[in-house]
Amino acid sequence: MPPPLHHVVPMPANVSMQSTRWFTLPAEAQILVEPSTPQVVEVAEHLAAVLRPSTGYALPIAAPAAGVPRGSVRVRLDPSGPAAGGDEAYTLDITDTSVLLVARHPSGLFRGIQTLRQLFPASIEARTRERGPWRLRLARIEDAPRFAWRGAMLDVSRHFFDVDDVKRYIDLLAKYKLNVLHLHLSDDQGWRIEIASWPRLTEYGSTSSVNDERGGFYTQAQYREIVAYAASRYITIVPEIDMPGHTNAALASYPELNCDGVAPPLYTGIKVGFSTLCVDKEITYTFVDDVVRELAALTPGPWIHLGGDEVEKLTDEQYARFVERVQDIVAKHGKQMVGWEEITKARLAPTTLVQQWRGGGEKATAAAAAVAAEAVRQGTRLIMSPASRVYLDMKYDATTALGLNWAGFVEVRDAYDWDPVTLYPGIAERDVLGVEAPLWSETLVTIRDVEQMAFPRIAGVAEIGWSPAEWRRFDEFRQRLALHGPRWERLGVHYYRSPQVPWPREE
Ligand code: IFG
Repeated sequence: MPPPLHHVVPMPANVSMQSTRWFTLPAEAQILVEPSTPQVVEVAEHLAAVLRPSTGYALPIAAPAAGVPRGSVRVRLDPSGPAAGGDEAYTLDITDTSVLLVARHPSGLFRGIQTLRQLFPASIEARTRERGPWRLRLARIEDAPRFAWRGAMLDVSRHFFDVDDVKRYIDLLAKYKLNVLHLHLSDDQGWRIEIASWPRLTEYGSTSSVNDERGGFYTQAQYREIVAYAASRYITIVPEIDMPGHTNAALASYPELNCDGVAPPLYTGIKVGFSTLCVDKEITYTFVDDVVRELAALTPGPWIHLGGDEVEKLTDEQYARFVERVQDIVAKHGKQMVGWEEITKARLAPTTLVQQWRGGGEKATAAAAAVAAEAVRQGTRLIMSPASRVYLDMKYDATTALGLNWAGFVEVRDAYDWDPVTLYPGIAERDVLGVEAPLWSETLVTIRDVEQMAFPRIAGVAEIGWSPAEWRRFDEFRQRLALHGPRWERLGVHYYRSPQVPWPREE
């Protein structure tokens, strides 16, 4: 793989031509949409929203008239377009006279837009007028993702993050071609999504948070707003209601959900494992059915995550029966279940996804490898989230103020230098649906805290999810990553200047 002339992250699968010659975007440039259907226009609008403020160009979006004016940027949806690589595949041709982006599906066009924006200088990301020239090296890129699930998880339970915070995170994830945002909507410390049939979950269960620092909840209208914002960026929202453990907020809201009929107080600490729904009461399954029904109606994506982690109050038998019952409830409402790795104790449907999270250190922990093998044996597929690699709430090193370190320190290299298929023995490419970087918020209060822990590490996880495995090398990656620092400066991203990355001096 020749060293790239560009610094695109994730690295495209195939850069078949690069040149030291340039295409220069002219002030009179147009963005041509072919065809000018709403979906293609919307993708063009996303591109225009990046280019217009910094260039100051009008960049009208138009259907092509006769001929292609010099300097045009063409966004073409072509059902006979790039075949291999699924919906998100695209090709990008930058010549002396024009730029041509082609994909079979609008999501491919949107992913291609992210590559195109990264080929412009960092100043393109500014929201105020910057000097040009606005040049692109000539290139032909044929690109498609390796994994179908390239995700981030945001824990909005330990501390609540409002709609604008979540939209900000979605915008940053979209820049790196991530396509799943898993929202951890409930836990011991707070219930964050309005459920009309169980109103006290938010009337009361949303008022707490870790240290009582930041409670709150999404109304169903606000949740729909988040889903729509993500969908416009071809990001699927995967809601998680954690159960049977991590349920103190629900148990505190409804005494009848507790085996002894007594509601515990709200919880503002950071212990785990002490709570469980009462798996022997039928009302528990009415509760789960109501919650899943309402959540499914709000969630266009195929998946609902029902957690399943860190249950210390049930026997394996009780736990397995519970998981099997709620798995049926999810299916009844037309969705597929996702669960943390412990759900492999139960009999799983082949469509169920197992999120592997424990271990991942230098030597594959036997327990984690066994869970992964069991998921494969049951015919399910894995989402790889090994804590010692991609838990972004892990401190970078001993000097990191935010975060935890129970899974060890995770620097940029730790988060990048591993592969989801080869981490554990006995796993094949087809067993892995993808990779996801969870960000737990016990110690995070603001979106700036989120950015500090997510960037730069999540850019590396995005590359693991998107780019071919064979030539990924940290020493090459960190050179490209370094050039994203100035882009994050212009976007106001509060990123961590890891000593492992050769950040450029200020431009
Ligand atoms: N484990 C818990 C999370 C969170 C995390 C913090 C999972 C699946 C430790 N469960 O990770 O709720 O507390 O790093």
